[in-house]
Amino acid sequence: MTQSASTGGDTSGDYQGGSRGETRAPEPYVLDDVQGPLDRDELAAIDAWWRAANYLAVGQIYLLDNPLLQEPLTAEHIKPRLLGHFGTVPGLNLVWAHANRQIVRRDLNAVFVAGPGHGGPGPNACGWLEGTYSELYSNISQDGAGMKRFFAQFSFPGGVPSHCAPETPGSFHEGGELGYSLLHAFGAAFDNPDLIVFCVVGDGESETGPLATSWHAKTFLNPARDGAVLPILALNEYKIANPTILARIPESQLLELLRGYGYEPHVVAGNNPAAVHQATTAALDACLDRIAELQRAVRADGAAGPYRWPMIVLRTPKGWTCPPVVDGEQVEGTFRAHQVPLPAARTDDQHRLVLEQWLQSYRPRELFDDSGRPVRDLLEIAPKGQRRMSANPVANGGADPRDLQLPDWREYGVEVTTPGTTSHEATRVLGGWLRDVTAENPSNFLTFAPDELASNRLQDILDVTGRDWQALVGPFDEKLDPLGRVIEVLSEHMCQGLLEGYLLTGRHGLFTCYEAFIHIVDAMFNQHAKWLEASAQVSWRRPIASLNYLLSSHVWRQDHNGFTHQDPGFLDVVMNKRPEIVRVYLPPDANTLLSTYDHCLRSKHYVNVVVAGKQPQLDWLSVADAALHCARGTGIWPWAGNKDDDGTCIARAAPASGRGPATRTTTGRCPTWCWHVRATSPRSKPSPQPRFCANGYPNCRCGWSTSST
Ligand SMILES: Cc1ncc(C[n+]2csc(CCOP(=O)(O)OP(=O)(O)O)c2C)c(N)n1
Ligand SMILES: [Mg+2]
Repeated sequence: MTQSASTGGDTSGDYQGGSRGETRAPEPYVLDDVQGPLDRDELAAIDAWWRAANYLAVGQIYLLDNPLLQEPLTAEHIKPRLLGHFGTVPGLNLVWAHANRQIVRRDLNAVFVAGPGHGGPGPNACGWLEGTYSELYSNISQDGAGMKRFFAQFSFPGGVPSHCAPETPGSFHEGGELGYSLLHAFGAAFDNPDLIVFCVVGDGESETGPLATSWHAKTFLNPARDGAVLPILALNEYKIANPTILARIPESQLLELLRGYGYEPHVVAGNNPAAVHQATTAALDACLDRIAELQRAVRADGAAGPYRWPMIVLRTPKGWTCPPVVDGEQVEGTFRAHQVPLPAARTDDQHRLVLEQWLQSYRPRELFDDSGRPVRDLLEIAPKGQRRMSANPVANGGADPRDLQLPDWREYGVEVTTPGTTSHEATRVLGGWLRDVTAENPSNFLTFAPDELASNRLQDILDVTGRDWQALVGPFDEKLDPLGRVIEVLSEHMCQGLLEGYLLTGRHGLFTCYEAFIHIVDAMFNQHAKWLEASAQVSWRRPIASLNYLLSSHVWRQDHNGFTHQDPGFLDVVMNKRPEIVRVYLPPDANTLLSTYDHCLRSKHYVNVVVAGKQPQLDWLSVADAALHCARGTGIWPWAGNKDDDGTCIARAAPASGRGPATRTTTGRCPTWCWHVRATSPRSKPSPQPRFCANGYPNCRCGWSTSST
């Protein structure tokens, strides 16, 4: 038998071929009469929505054609290469369906974060059922013809990724690299007092460092100023090939752990759909009532923290509703359901027959009419307009994105009459300006630091705000503030992830960090830059504010800390990205830093990396000269060189190729001039080799061209 399921990426082990034993279809589906908060009609309706979403997810993974099973499945109806992750999908769809019911009943403004975002077929299916998919992609109509294209395009050349991605309606969370769901959720909730974020957290994802520390994000969530996050731990007990740790500790210990973090967990467990629907409804009712009560107590009565937020532990089988046994091995409820439960559906008749029975088990005839349109009951129970989580503008650059009010940086500059005669701590000067940026933008600008705000000399910000804090306050603690606009937490992952969530939902901010330790978030930077790059290609995605780093305590000035604290290598990582997305700035003094940061906070859809000194350093440029220099992007500093000399060209910044060190000295037939390039970007578009260097010297070997920007 030919192997037809994917064997790369985050997949289960290679498929070795079947026929080693039984392959069994799911039992005919029965919705039991289980008592609970849902009456029989509501129970049937929510279950139908869940079945429809599951059907549409299976269709995306397997089908090229015959989307409504109007004829028996043949090999030609099946994709030649089967990709996707079914295991997590039923949990995602269950939460989406139940969140919808709450949105309608409570008129919630809600968004959805899929931590196990590899389950892209789930949120895709929900977006199609809600009609958003067809609104955004006119070729994917909400009928049989659209369904066929919807299925075919999934994880297919020219189509959409198998993970949640910028192409996914309602997603602001890339599902590829695990660990950031809660951080993005909390970042979205900051300064969004009406928002509720339903955040599904994978139990495997929970083992990652970033997720494990993310539970602390509630320390920065103020129930009056901010919205709410409802974490739903998807405890399906497995990751790709192993059980998860949280599933294999006694449940009492798991609940102690979550309570210890300050949450009140509500457990929903089982594999009987009717019972789980009733329990999920009860749990969501309890959690959302509790959130409303907490917000009321703080907003009306000023109740103080620490706050205990509700959450849900959802223990349902991985791959719930899929074929229980494939080739003699248990699949449903095990790690084997992680990806494609029937890997040989195209080539193996038995797999294909079971696939058809599996699809039929959702009873598509009840869910879609003859034209393939969802039946009226399904359309009616979904939220409408922007209340649909797939259409909420919060997830597409924010409901009300506003530019920052920026004070004129020139008024914060230092006086420089003669270059190189006075000294300032550049970041301290910037801090004065950022103080007023913070004051003038009280609800859409945040500063993040891993306990390094003051160390990086930005403490003037604390003149107008405090450090956000919703926990206890000790007698010697300083500048803690439940409404603080600075978030200091000793986790670079948290700073990065919270800021990303804040930016992705339409706000602004900066992250200041020691240069050497920013490497901790290399991978997160990488993924965010990819999101920016990919989302720029999606026509309906709006640009978002740039992610701004201020890296100080930089390599050359870490002599007191030594080798461990010296590393300029983050720039190497950054310079591998496309020039449309990243910018690196190396401002040499206080005034150029001010001008640079003013530019960065105005810019959109970039990652701006600014490396600047915090130690006293000579001032080179006056405010006017800095403005000119930064506007031009490069400049010759005649006072720092000897124009008539035939010697050395000294430049600070990487050359346009992006491969050189920050400071480069090169000899050529270029006189000794000192000049500075304000910003560099990597891999600029190919352009003819310059025949003149920046100084205008023909055939100079210094390697610098005026095309550096
Ligand atoms: C940081 C990171 N490491 C590894 C992977 C590969 N990977 C993809 S899915 C997965 C298992 C996820 O398990 P879980 O979070 O429990 O999700 P679910 O069981 O709901 O599929 C792994 C390890 C990844 N995507 N990201
Ligand atoms: Mg899992």
